[in-house]
Amino acid sequence: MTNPSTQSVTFPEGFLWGSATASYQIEGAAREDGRGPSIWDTFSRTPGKVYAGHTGDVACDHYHRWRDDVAMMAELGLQAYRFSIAWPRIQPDGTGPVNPAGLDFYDRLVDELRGKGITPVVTLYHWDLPQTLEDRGGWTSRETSEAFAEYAMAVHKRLGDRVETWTTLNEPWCSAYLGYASGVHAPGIQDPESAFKAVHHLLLGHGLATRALRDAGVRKLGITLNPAAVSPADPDSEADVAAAHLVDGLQNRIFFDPILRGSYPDDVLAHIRRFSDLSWLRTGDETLIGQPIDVLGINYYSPSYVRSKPGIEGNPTAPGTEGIEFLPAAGPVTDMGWAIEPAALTRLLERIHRDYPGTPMMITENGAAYPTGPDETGERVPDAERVAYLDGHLRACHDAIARGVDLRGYFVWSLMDNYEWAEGYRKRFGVVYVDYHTQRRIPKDSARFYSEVIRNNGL
Ligand code: PNW
Repeated sequence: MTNPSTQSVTFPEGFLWGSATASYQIEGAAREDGRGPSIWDTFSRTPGKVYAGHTGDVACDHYHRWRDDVAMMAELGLQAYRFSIAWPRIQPDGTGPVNPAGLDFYDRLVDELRGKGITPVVTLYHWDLPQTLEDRGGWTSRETSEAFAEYAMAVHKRLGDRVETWTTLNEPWCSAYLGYASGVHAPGIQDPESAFKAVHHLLLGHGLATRALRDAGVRKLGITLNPAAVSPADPDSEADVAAAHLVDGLQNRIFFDPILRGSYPDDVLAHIRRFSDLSWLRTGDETLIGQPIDVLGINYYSPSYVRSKPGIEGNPTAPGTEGIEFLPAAGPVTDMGWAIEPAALTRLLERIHRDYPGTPMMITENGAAYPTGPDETGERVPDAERVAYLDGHLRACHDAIARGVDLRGYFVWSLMDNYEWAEGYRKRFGVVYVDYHTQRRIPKDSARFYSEVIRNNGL
């Protein structure tokens, strides 16, 4: 049963409250201090790929405003900040010499955060692959997995004395399927076999980096996934249930099983054989991928419902789903058109807890896009819908904890409005408003709401 929204709930002691961002989405300074080009620079500068031709060249100018941004986080009472490192700042060509000026930026950021009592939570890869590596095959190539581990160690060498919590990848599903199957994200390739190769080499990169980071003494390590909260449209229809099982395999178990059980599921491998001979899957890979992790990051926004519909074309994002229809949202949606259903988050967390017992989890992203800007005073940004979204999903997290799920923290997406990938700046996910003309930040009502949640460790 979901808590009625008036009942007060308290989270376990030590529950970690934070907010999240990603390098390309906020930093800007795309050509500064020796940063090399990434696949997102190339993609966003290619006409027709991103809404209105928006790029991350300036974004929130966080590269120059980091000190003020950290001060703002402290004022909001954040306990932790999840951010990502731009690989092309560290190794402009993806491999080889390290660019000290790139490391200096994150060094300063980490010190500032710690000075304000905010725990830095580092994501090593949030989609900005150095272009040079893409030119050599990107994630379809095993070389990229190896390069990733080398890069991870270069970052750890500089920050490892002050950063405790490390996340290898953010949402490899997006990197693989949006990047190489539907092509709506960088590098914009549309080839099912490439997408499955990318899944594997992303996971292998996670495994190689995990081994190296462990050897270097990292004790809090994980990966962030965006599992589909997928259900059959009609739970009494065998065909719908089978459709949901297949989608769950292609989007969820293809990641969960190798990471948490050390092997790909047989039914998923059989499915992929329709597109590829699997020659890229080598002995020992799954063991590497299946090394223990300490925390599984979960990004959740929206549920999906599927139905068997023989004859319907496949969804380009999900190769092999011919004959399966993804239902349009039935109820209220956010500005992304994504359905709102907090109870689906509770179900998803319970399912992971049941099928992969003993997995500590954190919500590393959850939030909603709504277009509101400042009211007539220019000082206040009312966003009651976002407050309601967060309230509902925080209660859903609490429900999961009450049912035994080991959930240890929550990071709202996002700290501030930012570059929403193929949607450019037109979708606003921040709890803080950003005026892109002046770069002024204004905390929205949802930021005040979230501050209160943190202060009370509950709502
Ligand atoms: C995640 N989809 O992206 C990312 O981790 C963030 O960088 C992003 O800003 C946030 O969610 C909001 O979109 C996703 O199409 C992008 O299913 C697209 C999808 C899912 C997640």
